Amino acid sequence: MSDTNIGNPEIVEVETDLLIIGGGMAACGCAYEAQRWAPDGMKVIMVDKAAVDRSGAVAQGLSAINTYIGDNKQEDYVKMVHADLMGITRDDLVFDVGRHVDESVELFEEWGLPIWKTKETEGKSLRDGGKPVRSGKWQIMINGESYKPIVAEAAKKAIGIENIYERVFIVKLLLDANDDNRIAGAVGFSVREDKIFVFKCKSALLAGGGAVNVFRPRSTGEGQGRTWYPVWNAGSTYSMAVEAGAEMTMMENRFVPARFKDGYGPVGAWFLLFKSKAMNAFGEDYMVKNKDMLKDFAPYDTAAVVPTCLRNHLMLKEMKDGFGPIFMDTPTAMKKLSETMTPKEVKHLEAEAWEDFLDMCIGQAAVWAGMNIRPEETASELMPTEPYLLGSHSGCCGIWVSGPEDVDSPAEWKWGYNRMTTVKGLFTAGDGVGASGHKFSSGSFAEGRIAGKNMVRFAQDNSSHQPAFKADINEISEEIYKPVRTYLEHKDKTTAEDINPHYILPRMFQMRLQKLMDEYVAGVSTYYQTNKVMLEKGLELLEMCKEDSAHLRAKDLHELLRAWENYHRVRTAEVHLRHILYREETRYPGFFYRADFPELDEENWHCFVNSRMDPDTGEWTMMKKDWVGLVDHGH
Ligand code: SFD
Ligand code: AMP
Repeated sequence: MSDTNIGNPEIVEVETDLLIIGGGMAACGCAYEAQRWAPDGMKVIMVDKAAVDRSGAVAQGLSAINTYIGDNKQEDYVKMVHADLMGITRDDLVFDVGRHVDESVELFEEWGLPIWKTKETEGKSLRDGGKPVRSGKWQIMINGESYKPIVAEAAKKAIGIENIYERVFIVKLLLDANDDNRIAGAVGFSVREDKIFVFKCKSALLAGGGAVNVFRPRSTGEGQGRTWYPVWNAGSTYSMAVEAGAEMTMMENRFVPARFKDGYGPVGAWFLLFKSKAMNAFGEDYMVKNKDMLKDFAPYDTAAVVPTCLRNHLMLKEMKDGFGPIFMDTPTAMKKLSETMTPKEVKHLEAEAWEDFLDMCIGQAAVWAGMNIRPEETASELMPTEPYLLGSHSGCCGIWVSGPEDVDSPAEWKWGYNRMTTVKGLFTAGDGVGASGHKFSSGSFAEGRIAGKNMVRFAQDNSSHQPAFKADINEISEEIYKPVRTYLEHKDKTTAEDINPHYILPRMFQMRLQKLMDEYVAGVSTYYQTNKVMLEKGLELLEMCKEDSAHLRAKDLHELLRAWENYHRVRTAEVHLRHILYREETRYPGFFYRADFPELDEENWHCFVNSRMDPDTGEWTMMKKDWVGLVDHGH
């Protein structure tokens, strides 16, 4: 086969009881816990598109664990998450993460993750009464460069490396021949060898993270490819759930983080640990200057911490009024902190300022070095990024799942096994679970554990069930390799093989998608604003994108990966757009604005928005679901 020696894939069939899709925090938690409960002979397999040691959002490491309850009250955690996400979260799911998360953090420490301790309890582990250094009420500081390899090692040890398939990209979930609302497996391809993998299972965890690169990014040219959330997260979780007919929830929600400009460095440690302030070009604190704008979004204006989207809202006002750029005033913060420090302590503080990024976002340290920025001398620009879709950080889009049975919640919230989707046997965790954010790394791992335990129970309760595929595997294999066939068939029809009327390159396709999402679906170029007409136009263009996805080309396995990632992005973009179109209010100012419905409408929209696409007909059903509070939120 001329330029490419792929095109004749071997089809490898693998049978397992439990199938874990993804190798990130939730997936590793699931592997660890499933193995603890699995009876002898029960098989658990994990499939990651990348290498588990350094895949997913924690790949570069982290400098804080953002969810550790410690001496706080569970109830306050539930209230904080609710308020930060503008009142529409599932208290049962949030409470469930809250009550289990600390145990996972203690395990991380046992496995070797260094957690900062207060001077008085230095040397003691959390389990032995060591007190973590808190940057905020919920966050604790770590030396986390090796966080992911540490967690990956535990997962590998639990299920055995022979049960881990790395560099295999899952393209589709497979439904059961005898019950078309039941999972029977998944199919994907190796990004290194000419092989298609077909996994048959009784139960599956869908934990491929969130969605990145759906919108045109701020970074272009030499910075292109740099994002805040990880590039592995290509919307696989949401798109595959949609195509399997799972009910989705709050897919209108998104996260637009304020980040250090160009390097996407996180701001949490600066705001919370270093007590830094952000200001406009003229040194004004926009949180003070614009505080009256919060009242428009009552009752969330009085939350103990101003909700993340509202902080953006106040920042954007300055940018729109022409008072940008926004600066993080690192010199003043460091000067204040060093007033009571010895010279040695000041040096240590300076090292920590760098280490915050070296531990989790090396690109930002590179930007500082390249631009001669010394944080103790030079303020750094902040910028709200392009939108990301996720359910584990300060966002809450995802799949609608059954919650814990022992919590006094509505019956419609616990129809099945904990963290099971509306598709029988299909579970999710981390970014996959909707209507409950602020889990972060630790909560995603804990939620993976919850799912893992329940997947074992499901597999045991259904031990006599023999999964069979509804779809024809040969047909699906052909479909997966179609971009390769397209390339081989048409590549010689032009002199420049990248310009060809018979196919579209995944890179070009991605740019087209990003441009339309940016321009019509509230990206950065409209200051995150959209309206009904723009959305309808966007949907029309998205439909064309979907049509053209049939002409994607792949000249090698790498491009095949890019082709299917972009297909997942388009599907994810569609569900995001449909939800924004359906919710006629502005619930998350600072994340996006419905310019035709600029106000928060508690009376009509204090509810979940759920959706389902019929996998056979492709028809969409959009629905409102009642919100119920399980603790006193004061409204
Ligand atoms: O500073 C397929 N996060 C932070 N969490 C914290 O606790 N503290 C912090 O300090 C955090 N910060 C932070 C964070 C993330 C990032 C990128 C930065 C900084 C720069 C958030 C957490 O990391 C995040 O919430 C969790 O990791 C989410 O867990 P999960 O399991 O839902 O997603 P994942 O870990 O990204 O894993 C996804 C996996 O899926 C694989 N995958 N495999 C097969 N087939 C497919 N089709 C697949 N698609 C994806 C991926 O390879 C990966 O293994 S700070 O900003 O606040
Ligand atoms: P970030 O670095 O922005 O991802 O945030 C890390 C953690 O700090 C998350 O728990 C955020 O909710 C929290 N955080 C970030 N900025 C602020 C702020 N200005 N005020 C309060 N909490 C914040």
